Amino acid sequence: MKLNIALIGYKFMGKAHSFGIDAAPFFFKDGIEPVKKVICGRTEHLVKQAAEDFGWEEYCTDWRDVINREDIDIVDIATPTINHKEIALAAIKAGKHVFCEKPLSMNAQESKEMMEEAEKAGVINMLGHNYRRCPAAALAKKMIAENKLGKIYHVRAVYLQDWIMDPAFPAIWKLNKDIAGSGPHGDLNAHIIDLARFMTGDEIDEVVGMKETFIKKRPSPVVERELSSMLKADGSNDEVEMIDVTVEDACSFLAKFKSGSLGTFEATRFAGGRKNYNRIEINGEKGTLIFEFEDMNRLQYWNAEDPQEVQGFKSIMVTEDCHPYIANWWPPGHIIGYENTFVNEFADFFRAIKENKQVTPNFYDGWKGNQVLDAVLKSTETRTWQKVDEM
Ligand code: SOE
Repeated sequence: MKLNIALIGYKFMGKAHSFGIDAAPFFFKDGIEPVKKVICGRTEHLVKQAAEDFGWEEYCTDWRDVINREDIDIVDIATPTINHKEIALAAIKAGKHVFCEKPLSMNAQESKEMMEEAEKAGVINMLGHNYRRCPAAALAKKMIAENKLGKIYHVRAVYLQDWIMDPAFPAIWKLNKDIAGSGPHGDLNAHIIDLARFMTGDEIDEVVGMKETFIKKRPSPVVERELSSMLKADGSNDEVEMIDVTVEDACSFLAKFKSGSLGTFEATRFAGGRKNYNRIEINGEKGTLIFEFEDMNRLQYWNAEDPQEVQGFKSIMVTEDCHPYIANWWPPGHIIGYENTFVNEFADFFRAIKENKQVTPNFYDGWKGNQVLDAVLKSTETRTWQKVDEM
């Protein structure tokens, strides 16, 4: 089965998706032949280079030129968040299957419309929460579903980075509310909210949050980083235009789940030394599970039912054929990495299209995630608890 793909976006996620698309049929023999037909981006010389670098047959500078092509089966959206809804709705209207990077859209209202239109059109739709496809994260879900932890008391998740602590780092699109929707909240809390929903099967009922922007003005994005020597310690300088940062640098929130579990979530780009530290700990009456992406091939498990003399956290090496996805990869102990999660994602997406069976996470999950994101942001304005279902 041949699947022709149009990819909209060509930077970090464009590269990751191109790899996942290419490697999926190599590791997952489902009789599917994905074809990297056309990659789209606004800057011609850059998207042309990306087409060459990532092996796309064609390139274009306007996604509207490809969205209705008869020879396109899938539209893959890897653009800044502001463009997700318009592209997805156009692709759905054209009857294309849609893969969209996270967060699904700028807010819950947009995501609900995208979900409803995708369901009406009957197209397969998937949301790019790749960390679900870390075998250890999928094993955690399986163990919780098998009641290995019993009643869940706590979900404790952090997603910590440090890439914009330098005041000279320019106010790129991820720091612009009008383009990204929010900062690490929509970029990183989105992931750990999704992991919490995925692993526990629970929904968040209400939240209360706080956020802060530590560096409020930064050089305009047109300033090359090489010019940072012109900038003073606080990032200011007479010749360089300084513009307002319009998103948070950090956002934390408390959550009450519908089951009664309590949650704490923290996302920041100012945790010095933490590069991509995505960690979730789930405490239940019968045990605890800890997934840490930076050690993604292991799952920490404490079992309350172990005899007291041998109780303690054990480190499950999630590289056995019996573990999620591993049978398609390597023999035991031959670990996998970040890029493999995209291969697992696209293999599941392509199989869902072939079998015409909806895959998760999809636009419904994106809507639920955006509801939580919106409730937290509203809470930071009202300084009160907010009900997620009211977003
Ligand atoms: C942010 O730097 C980022 O690229 C996120 O946008 C991705 O979703 C995450 O997987 C890695 O970090």
